[in-house]
Amino acid sequence: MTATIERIELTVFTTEARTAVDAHGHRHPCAPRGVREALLTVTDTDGTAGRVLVQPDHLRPAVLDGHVRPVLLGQDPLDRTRLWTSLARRQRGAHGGLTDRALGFVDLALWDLAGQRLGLPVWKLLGGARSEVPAYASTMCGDEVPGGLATPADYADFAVQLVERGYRAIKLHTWMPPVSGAPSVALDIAACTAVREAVGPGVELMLDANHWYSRTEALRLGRALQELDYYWFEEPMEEASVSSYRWLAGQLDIPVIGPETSWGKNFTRAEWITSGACDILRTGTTDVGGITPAVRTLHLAEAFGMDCEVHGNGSANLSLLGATTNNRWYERGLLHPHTDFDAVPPHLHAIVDAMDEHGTVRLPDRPGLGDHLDLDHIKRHTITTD
Ligand code: LLH
Ligand code: MG
Repeated sequence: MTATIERIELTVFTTEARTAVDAHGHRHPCAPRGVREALLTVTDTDGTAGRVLVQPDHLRPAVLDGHVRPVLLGQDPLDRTRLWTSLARRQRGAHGGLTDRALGFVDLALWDLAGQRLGLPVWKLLGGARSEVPAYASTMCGDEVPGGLATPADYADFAVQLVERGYRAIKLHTWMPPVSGAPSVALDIAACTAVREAVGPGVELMLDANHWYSRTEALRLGRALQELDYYWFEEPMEEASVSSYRWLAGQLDIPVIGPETSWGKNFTRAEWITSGACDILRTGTTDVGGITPAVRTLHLAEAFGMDCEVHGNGSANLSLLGATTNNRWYERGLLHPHTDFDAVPPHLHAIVDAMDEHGTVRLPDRPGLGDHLDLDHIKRHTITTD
């Protein structure tokens, strides 16, 4: 008899973090501190469990009770497309409660469950394309921290360290509010110039600038990046304005990449392609509602002869890269001179994206998404289970 979904639990637990998000949503280093994280577990009648780490605020008990449990309980967990579609259709009447992020977490748990059931990594289930992928170093945004990322020289020093660590590609996130004086096209150009001079021509460089520049500011910055031989130009303007991106991409030789944060899943990304708003497409499991729509986005881009670079780190995004070929890098970060990205947090036995000295990350051999969760730690530090 086919096993069906029997239980859906959200376990909130405490762990330690060394980064924090500012008022504008940008991540920065901080002193070690206790934080709450959560684990979503979907269990079937055979006892097979799919698990994914989630941010507690992004999957509320009301969404679990109102949408996730009614759609999933009693269903075949391998029917991911049917379950994802049912949840995605509910979003129309859910008035923002059932977000793409929440939908994505549920989709990831189902993919993990499928991998656990079959004893295969998710990237193999998706159709394995490569067992290792080069990473690019994605820096945190600029700040005002001494010895941090406060000046163009700080970026240059950090870039040299990143190349020494093995990275062959680096993406800068420059200064954004609430940092005083930010944003500044002149400062962005100074940082990009300092980094190019520090690492030389053999390292690929990208820029993810302030997301609210005007068209003319973005054009000025993009022209400077072309001169510096940068590889792509990311999110310099409000992504809801597709015509602004078409205007920008039409005038620059440097590839414009996007959209990263735009609402509308793979459907919006199709519009960006046909509008000529980008030269490289962008997707990510937290941006478009899970692995299921992210894979569609990647294949869509491929059919238009376009690369589609994956936004964000983590096992699910890594799985996408193991299953596709029309992209170049895994986004490893966010990195900063004052944080150790390789440190293992207390709720994991190991990080999923360890990188060798050549800048390469191996796809995980473990079944499912490949996260090496310390379930004992999570049990000992559980605050609530919904
Ligand atoms: O603001 C930040 O901290 C970054 O922009 C972050 O959103 C990052 O995920 C990103 O844009 N990467 O490409
Ligand atoms: Mg970005």
